[in-house]
Amino acid sequence: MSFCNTTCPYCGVGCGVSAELDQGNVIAVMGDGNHPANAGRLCVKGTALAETLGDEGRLLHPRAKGQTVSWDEALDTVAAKLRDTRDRHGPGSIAFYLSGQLLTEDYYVANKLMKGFLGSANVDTNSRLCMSSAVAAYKRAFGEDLVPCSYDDVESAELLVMVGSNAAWTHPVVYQRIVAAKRANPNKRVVVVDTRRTATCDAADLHLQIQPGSDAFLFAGLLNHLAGSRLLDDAYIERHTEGLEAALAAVAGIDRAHVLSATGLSESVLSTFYQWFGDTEKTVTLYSQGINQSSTGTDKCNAIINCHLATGRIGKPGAGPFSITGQPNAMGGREVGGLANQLAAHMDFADDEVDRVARFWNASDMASSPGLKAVDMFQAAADGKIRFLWIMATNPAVSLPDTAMVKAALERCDFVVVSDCTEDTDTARRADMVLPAAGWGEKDGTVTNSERVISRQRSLVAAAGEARPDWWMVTEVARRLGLGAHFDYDGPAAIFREHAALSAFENNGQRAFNIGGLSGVSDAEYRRLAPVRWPVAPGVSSELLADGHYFTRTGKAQLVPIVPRLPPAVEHHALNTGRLRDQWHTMTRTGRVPRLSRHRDFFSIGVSPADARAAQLEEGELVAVANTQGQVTGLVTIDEGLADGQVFAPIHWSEQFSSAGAISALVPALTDPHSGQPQSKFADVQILAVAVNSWGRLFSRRETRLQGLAYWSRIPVDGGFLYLVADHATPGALADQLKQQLEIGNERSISYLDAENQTLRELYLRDEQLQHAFFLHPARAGLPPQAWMAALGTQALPDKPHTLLAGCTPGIENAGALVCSCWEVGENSIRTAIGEGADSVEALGEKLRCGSQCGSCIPELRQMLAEEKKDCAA
Ligand SMILES: Nc1nc2c(c(=O)[nH]1)N[C@H]1C(S)=C(S)[C@@H](COP(=O)(O)OP(=O)(O)OC[C@H]3O[C@@H](n4cnc5c(=O)[nH]c(N)nc54)[C@H](O)[C@@H]3O)O[C@H]1N2
Ligand SMILES: Nc1nc2c(c(=O)[nH]1)N[C@H]1C(S)=C(S)[C@@H](COP(=O)(O)OP(=O)(O)OC[C@H]3O[C@@H](n4cnc5c(=O)[nH]c(N)nc54)[C@H](O)[C@@H]3O)O[C@H]1N2
Ligand code: SF4
Ligand SMILES: [Mo]
Repeated sequence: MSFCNTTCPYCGVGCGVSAELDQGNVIAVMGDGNHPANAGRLCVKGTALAETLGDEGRLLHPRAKGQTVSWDEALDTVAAKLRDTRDRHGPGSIAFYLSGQLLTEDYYVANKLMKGFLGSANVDTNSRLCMSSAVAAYKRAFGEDLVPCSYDDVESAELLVMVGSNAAWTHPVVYQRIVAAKRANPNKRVVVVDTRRTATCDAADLHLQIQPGSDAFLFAGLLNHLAGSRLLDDAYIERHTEGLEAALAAVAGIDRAHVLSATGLSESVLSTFYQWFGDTEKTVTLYSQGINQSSTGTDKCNAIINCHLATGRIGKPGAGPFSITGQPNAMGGREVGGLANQLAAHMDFADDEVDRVARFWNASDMASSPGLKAVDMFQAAADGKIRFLWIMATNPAVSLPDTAMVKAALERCDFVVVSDCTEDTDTARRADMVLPAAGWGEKDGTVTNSERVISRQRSLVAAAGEARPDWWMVTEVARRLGLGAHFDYDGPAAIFREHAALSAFENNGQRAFNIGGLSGVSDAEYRRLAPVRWPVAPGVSSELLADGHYFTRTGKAQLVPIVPRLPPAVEHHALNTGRLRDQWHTMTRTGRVPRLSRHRDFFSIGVSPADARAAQLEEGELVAVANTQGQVTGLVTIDEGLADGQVFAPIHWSEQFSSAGAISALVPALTDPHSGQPQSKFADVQILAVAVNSWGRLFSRRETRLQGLAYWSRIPVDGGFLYLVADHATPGALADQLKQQLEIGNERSISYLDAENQTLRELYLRDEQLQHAFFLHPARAGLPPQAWMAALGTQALPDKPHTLLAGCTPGIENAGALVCSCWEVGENSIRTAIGEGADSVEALGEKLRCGSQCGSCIPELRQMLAEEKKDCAA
């Protein structure tokens, strides 16, 4: 038995993980007590990491159009297609689409190959969809993309303003640090600005439930208010900034009345917020996708940054504008230049920068101007201009807006390469060549988290099948293009050293990103590298901006004049999209873990109570949201946290897991003019009730993409999969369809048909094992309990198998939705315990253990306690 430290591959908090290994297997993971990000804590996704390892669902061999090929054949083909396309159609016809889930070393070599040796800057990344507006705004204000805050600042701030962030679910460990800091300091205040009431509001002293897209009015009005109340820091402004006058002139017309009408807030809520902000020196504004994912996202970020610059609340402990990053290595991607409008190591495309990087790389064909940003890249492929596309570690057929356009692009492109660790993603199935990538626990390299801490992801186990690291694939292709001498690395340490050396090359204090101090690490030192915060260079302070020096031409920060704009008024309902607590993006990994699929099980769409009444929608029935781009059907979730007129859909589902496919199908490909980031949080949709003639629950050992049904959605359970289906066909006709799609053939069947009630139940057995079970009925209420169905995969077959047709077995408790995923405690057990007198989170923890590990479910526990109290009072 041994332990190895590594880093969690999910969110940008970047928690240190300590893995326990036994005979080449990871048998347990726990938080690394010495990591600065988490000091031993993990959230439920982190604690379930060991359950995502293994070969199931993995892509194990290179495949060309579905046929397994050798690595040599695969790499030869990729290199030949790349060379050929470039020769015939020019460097503008080739592109790489990368990901914040690559390691820095993977990112570095892909960027270097394209920009230094293939003459194109068509290298972009899914980070474009994530934090490119934050990057553009930092660059406008500071002259460089630098995040001036740390998690310590979030803790020590006396006022924390969380804007468009549901950190309780999306950055859970930082959120737990906030909750603990609040407990320790009763003067600390938290304000949440979100169009929804979310779990994050549990820690909030004030929730500003604003109208969608109205944030810039809030912060423009704040700047105006601060100036009018003489609350600006004149000395700081004078010494360290430029542009105040223009910034103030731009917001001069944004008075209270204006802000109130744009945001829909009440006077008292707005006044309280402005007063708290005005009064509190130690203020951090933490922002995320509710700000970035907007067609005016860059301006929104600068509206926030302006307020910090004008009050001098930056570069000091407990103060600053903090864009928290989403992916584990979004920051590393920014450092290597993984965005099409950056070159490398925080250098762009100015002549001297192109020249400097070209000399450092000894480049043979250097790109000299920016390439296409994600949405434009796929549009160019759809238009036939990009003909070779290599997609690494991202699933654009699900995550980019206007997925119909993306699919058309994948179709039209002459040659699409996808490297991924999972086999059957919506993108991989449209590729000409798929390459099996080493995933978390197998790959080896570095990542940088939201607070600029570089940590090691270490390889713990042998790669599945023939999977190889991404950097290896890129360098092997480079070698086949005759560029071997430039890509001759014997491992990630060698790549890291070169990346570190480039950051220091002719830097002379001009670029904040400098990790030159690490350019000489030996392989052994790299192996042991402890988490370290950049900059790391001799004579350079790691406290960025503490001296008030910025990286603009004049050395001063720039206030940017912001004229706030609202999104166009919606004709119907405003669609908001975002994340759930226990799932990661397109579910290629978390979607395989039964306990992570029980907090929110099947694809659902949230509507407000009043909208549900108006459209006569009942909880758990079907609803569709539709616009000119398409239609998506889900189960109704009535969500009291939603304002009327707004609907919410999670981003996690794809064609792989439900009939709905990706919600991004309905999101228009509308982008911010500065950053190119799409407006993924906002679309105009109609809501429509969907009537069906049958509902069904299926248990099956088989994982299938069902086709042609009004609705289906699938979760993994121990021993198989549970499907919920609904369709216009009658139960009998539906059963026939399902039998065909699940390829049920010579299994022994036992069935029960109640023709009058149209109840149909069928069991299929082979080798004394249950293979499939169908329970179909015209109404959803007529289906057996889910908990009972979910246990079918592990239960021994009863002596009289037909007894299963009853659809229940006494003694199996229906625990309800899994609220605490750590200890697997369900909603029904919690409600029972509350009924029996458990009247606090602590009491529930003592009785059921829920909420006592990662703490992510505490907001929900508290809400249930409040609901039960309300019920008692009523
Ligand atoms: N569990 C889980 N955690 C994750 C991820 C995951 O997939 N699952 N992904 C990671 C990644 S890559 C990212 S980028 C982060 C994202 O982390 P977050 O940004 O916190 O997550 P989202 O749910 O996308 O959106 C945040 C909030 O923005 C709100 N919002 C929508 N429109 C507006 C608006 O106009 N104004 C304001 N103020 N708010 C608005 C939404 O209601 C939502 O609550 O999460 C990371 N962490
Ligand atoms: N409507 C809407 N759309 C959104 C968002 C939203 O809020 N609303 N959020 C956007 C944001 S912030 C983000 S970050 C994106 C995320 O969207 P995606 O990046 O498309 O989502 P993932 O599921 O994380 O895709 C990562 C893929 O890489 C694979 N993978 C994992 N590790 C490795 C590896 O080491 N190597 C290789 N080669 N493959 C690997 C995984 O199996 C998976 O298929 O979605 C964006 N899209
Ligand atoms: S908070 Fe983020 S980095 Fe930490 S364990 Fe959870 S998902 Fe992983
Ligand atoms: Mo993201």
